Amino acid sequence: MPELTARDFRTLRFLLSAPKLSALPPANRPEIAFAGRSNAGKSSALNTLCEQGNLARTSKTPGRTQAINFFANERLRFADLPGYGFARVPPAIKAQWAALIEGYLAQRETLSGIVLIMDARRPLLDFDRQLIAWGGAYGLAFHLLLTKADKLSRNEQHKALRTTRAAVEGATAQLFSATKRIGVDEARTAISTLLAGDLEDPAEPTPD
Ligand SMILES: Nc1nc2c(ncn2[C@@H]2O[C@H](COP(=O)(O)OP(=O)(O)OP(=O)(O)O)[C@@H](O)[C@H]2O)c(=O)[nH]1
Ligand SMILES: [Mg+2]
Repeated sequence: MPELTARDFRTLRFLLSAPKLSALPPANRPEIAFAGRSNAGKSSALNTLCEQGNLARTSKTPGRTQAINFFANERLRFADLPGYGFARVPPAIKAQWAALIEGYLAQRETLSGIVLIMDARRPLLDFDRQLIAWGGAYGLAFHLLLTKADKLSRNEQHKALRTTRAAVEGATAQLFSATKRIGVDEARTAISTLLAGDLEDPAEPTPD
């Protein structure tokens, strides 16, 4: 089974930003979607996993990105879904996000799985659970990333992981920290597992 290597993460580049379903790139590479609440730490997690400081833009203004941002190399794609749950966003915009996210989950044939990123101090809030329910209805596999683990004591970390695993059957879960680089190898392996069977062999390295 071809597995992801560190190179697969390092070579991902911004592809395009899709504000609506009709703007999605052609579904011709296996894809992993990164989802989570606004400010959960999605962009930071992506950047840490890909060893690229500025791949996904981290923002002090939650709720600004309403599009799906795609990162790609020749083998795979990552889709950074719009952050949800930002309280000050008008209901009409929230409904638009929900339609975009649900439409994407429902129709994306090349979607291999979802990495759901949650603040380890507040995992499994309302929309997190709704997303898991939606994804489950479309037969999608989830890996749960409890990020900002550096903000918790060891005891609190283990408690968060235990309760999350107990609450969500059938999904894998782990602790993560973008700033302290906790759980990077574990997350890469989990993403590789989500993609298992969908990846093509890497192209033969070209001689210099
Ligand atoms: N301590 C700590 N802070 C983090 C970590 N990951 C992200 N942050 C901080 O959390 C804030 C939000 O991070 P982002 O990565 O921009 O969050 P996001 O989920 O992409 O946010 P939206 O794009 O608005 O949905 C930033 O101030 C980050 O520096 C982490 O692992 N540890
Ligand atoms: Mg972001």
